[in-house]
Amino acid sequence: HLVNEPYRTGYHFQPPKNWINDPNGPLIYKGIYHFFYQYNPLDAVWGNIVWAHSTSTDLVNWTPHDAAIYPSQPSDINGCWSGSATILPGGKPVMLYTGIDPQNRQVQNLAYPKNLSDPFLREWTKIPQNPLMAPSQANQINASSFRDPTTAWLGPDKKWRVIIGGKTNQTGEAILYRSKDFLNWVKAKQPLHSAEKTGMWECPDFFPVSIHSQNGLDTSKIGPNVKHVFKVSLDNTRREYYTIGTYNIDKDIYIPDKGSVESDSGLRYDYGKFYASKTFFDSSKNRRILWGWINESSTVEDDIKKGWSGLQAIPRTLWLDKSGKQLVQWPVVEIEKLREKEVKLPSSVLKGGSVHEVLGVTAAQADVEITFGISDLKKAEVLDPSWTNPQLLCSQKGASVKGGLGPFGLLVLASKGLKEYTSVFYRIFKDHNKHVVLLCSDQSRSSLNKDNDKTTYGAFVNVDPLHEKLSLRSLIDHSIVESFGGEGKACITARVYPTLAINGDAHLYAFNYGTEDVKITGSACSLKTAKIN
Ligand code: DQQ
Repeated sequence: HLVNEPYRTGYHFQPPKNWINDPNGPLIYKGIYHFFYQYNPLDAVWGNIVWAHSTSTDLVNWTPHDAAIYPSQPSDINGCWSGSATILPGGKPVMLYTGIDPQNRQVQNLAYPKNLSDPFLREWTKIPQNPLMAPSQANQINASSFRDPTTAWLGPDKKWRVIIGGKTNQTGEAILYRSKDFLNWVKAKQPLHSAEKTGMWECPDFFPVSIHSQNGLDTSKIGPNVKHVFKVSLDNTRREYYTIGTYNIDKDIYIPDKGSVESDSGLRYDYGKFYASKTFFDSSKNRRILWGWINESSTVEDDIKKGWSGLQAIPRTLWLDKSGKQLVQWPVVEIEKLREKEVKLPSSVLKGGSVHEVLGVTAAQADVEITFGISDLKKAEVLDPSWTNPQLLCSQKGASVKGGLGPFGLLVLASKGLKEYTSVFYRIFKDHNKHVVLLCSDQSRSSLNKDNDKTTYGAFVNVDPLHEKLSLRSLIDHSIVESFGGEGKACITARVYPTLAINGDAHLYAFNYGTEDVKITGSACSLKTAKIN
């Protein structure tokens, strides 16, 4: 790493320079993973959007190709915005994506690979019939709120279905279209799903998950052993929410399970930075993989100075938790290929009020996993009934606020002497006869530079600390920290820009600022630099 580029990452997906945002059209074809993304070829800020393209055989190392989809037809002359891949029968991939037309209307277009014998699918052809879906008076679609087609799925009636994000007044909508031939699309009378007061629904995603296994499913799969997941990115708050529910194929509507909502108390893939995400079914390994865009927490001026903005999160495998009430996510196993120099933490007691340095790893580029053992929960602080917002609770009780059980966890990207550090930690509360586990990512001390957004993030983790393992895994990569609590039940991603804790000057610590001791076991690995673009 160049000393003057301390924030570039070693194993997260990014191009050599400029702006990136949403993941687009991920797919696997002939054993090669394809990843496309919203890209500005000219600048480190959003604009001039094309679909940049890279391929990989392992989801870790990536080879860049020329832009796959760029403005070239009236129906996308003002921009090629987000969209998704569908694998047609016979294994042929096609892309549906949003184009911005000469009147700046959002319309949906189709592109297909020019040459299916090229495993890299380097050239994409747009069909002359574009746009296939457009807003009009008759269909009552708002021309500035009609974008981001999903992967299409095939119903038992042999008709394809796709949803497109939309909004009517402040009601967010998943606008449903059907087609027999993938060319002629007819808008359904009812959206697949909608919710009042949620605003524009960007980048919807809709897919089945297996009730009994962690295996992923083809997007068209339906049946008794399947639940459905609906995810949406809310333009208003820049947050994503997902619900778990039932797809009623007869009525062609999705019904979230009771209590499952797209707002404040709803479930999120990630309780930190993570937006415009999209899954795809990896048929080679029978898993569903989630990609998500992580934007910067620095100022636009600093982004322009460093010449780039935006990363992709490490792709995550996701599946339905055995409770059936939430998803579980875990970094794809391939990332473990980058591990070297594993340092085992000898099982030990982390005394209340102590900090323990983890030595022997490159702390700026590491994969750490620690399990915490709690023998006595009596000292857990009593949860006030008003403490329902985990992010607020984490900001009020940052890493330096002593508790009974916790805060305990990791200080990452920390400078010697702790002038800078990002703390990722747990607190355990008592709530009548059960325990409530809070995971926090506190960026408030992450950098001496005052210009960055240092918002603290938080999530409740559905783990019973008395009977289940309580673990924390963090992927640390120079300016990003992705943390997985409760073995993937709650994830928090943060961007940080240390001025001292960079490269070889970064340190890693385990800490316990609670009054009660906790046992720790685990290991930390240095991660090699991946070959990315
Ligand atoms: N980004 C794209 C849109 C999408 C938004 C434009 C979400 O298609 O709605 O770059 O970040």
